[in-house]
Amino acid sequence: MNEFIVTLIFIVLLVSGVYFYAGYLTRTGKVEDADGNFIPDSWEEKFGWFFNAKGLIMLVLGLVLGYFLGNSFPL
Ligand SMILES: [Ca+2]
Repeated sequence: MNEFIVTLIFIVLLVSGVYFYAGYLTRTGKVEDADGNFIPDSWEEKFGWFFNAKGLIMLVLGLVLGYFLGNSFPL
Protein backbone atom coordinates (compact mmCIF):
# COMPACT_ATOMS: atom_id res chain seq x y z
CA MET A 1 0.00 0.00 0.00
CA ASN A 2 1.55 3.29 -0.96
CA GLU A 3 2.08 6.21 1.35
CA PHE A 4 -0.43 8.43 -0.38
CA ILE A 5 -3.27 6.03 0.42
CA VAL A 6 -2.09 5.67 4.01
CA THR A 7 -2.06 9.47 4.29
CA LEU A 8 -5.56 9.67 2.78
CA ILE A 9 -6.92 7.06 5.19
CA PHE A 10 -5.32 8.93 8.07
CA ILE A 11 -6.96 12.19 6.93
CA VAL A 12 -10.36 10.48 6.60
CA LEU A 13 -10.04 9.04 10.10
CA LEU A 14 -8.91 12.38 11.49
CA VAL A 15 -11.76 14.34 9.87
CA SER A 16 -14.32 11.71 10.90
CA GLY A 17 -12.88 11.77 14.39
CA VAL A 18 -13.34 15.53 14.65
CA TYR A 19 -17.00 15.28 13.57
CA PHE A 20 -17.56 12.36 15.93
CA TYR A 21 -15.86 14.16 18.80
CA ALA A 22 -17.95 17.30 18.21
CA GLY A 23 -21.10 15.16 18.41
CA TYR A 24 -19.82 13.39 21.51
CA LEU A 25 -18.96 16.63 23.33
CA THR A 26 -22.31 18.25 22.60
CA ARG A 27 -24.46 15.15 23.24
CA THR A 28 -22.84 14.57 26.62
CA GLY A 29 -23.20 18.26 27.46
CA LYS A 30 -19.49 18.82 28.01
CA VAL A 31 -19.54 21.95 25.87
CA GLU A 32 -22.16 24.60 25.15
CA ASP A 33 -24.39 24.01 22.14
CA ALA A 34 -27.13 26.60 22.40
CA ASP A 35 -28.46 26.14 18.86
CA GLY A 36 -28.59 22.33 19.23
CA ASN A 37 -26.82 21.41 15.99
CA PHE A 38 -24.31 19.10 17.75
CA ILE A 39 -21.41 21.41 16.98
CA PRO A 40 -19.71 23.10 19.95
CA ASP A 41 -20.56 26.79 19.68
CA SER A 42 -16.96 27.80 20.40
CA TRP A 43 -15.82 25.72 17.39
CA GLU A 44 -18.53 27.09 15.15
CA GLU A 45 -17.15 30.61 15.35
CA LYS A 46 -13.76 29.59 13.98
CA PHE A 47 -14.45 26.40 12.06
CA GLY A 48 -18.05 26.82 10.94
CA TRP A 49 -17.06 26.22 7.31
CA PHE A 50 -15.57 22.86 8.27
CA PHE A 51 -18.95 21.71 9.61
CA ASN A 52 -21.02 23.41 6.92
CA ALA A 53 -19.02 21.54 4.28
CA LYS A 54 -19.20 18.20 6.14
CA GLY A 55 -21.15 16.39 3.42
CA LEU A 56 -18.94 17.75 0.65
CA ILE A 57 -15.70 17.06 2.52
CA MET A 58 -16.67 13.45 3.26
CA LEU A 59 -17.87 12.95 -0.31
CA VAL A 60 -14.64 14.28 -1.83
CA LEU A 61 -12.46 12.28 0.59
CA GLY A 62 -14.48 9.16 -0.15
CA LEU A 63 -14.22 9.64 -3.91
CA VAL A 64 -10.48 10.31 -3.82
CA LEU A 65 -9.83 7.39 -1.49
CA GLY A 66 -12.02 5.08 -3.57
CA TYR A 67 -10.30 6.17 -6.76
CA PHE A 68 -6.79 5.52 -5.49
CA LEU A 69 -7.73 2.28 -3.74
CA GLY A 70 -9.31 1.11 -6.99
CA ASN A 71 -6.14 1.97 -8.89
CA SER A 72 -3.89 0.20 -6.40
CA PHE A 73 -6.00 -2.94 -6.09
CA PRO A 74 -7.65 -3.49 -9.48
CA LEU A 75 -10.23 -6.27 -9.59
CA1 LIG B 1 -23.83 24.74 18.01
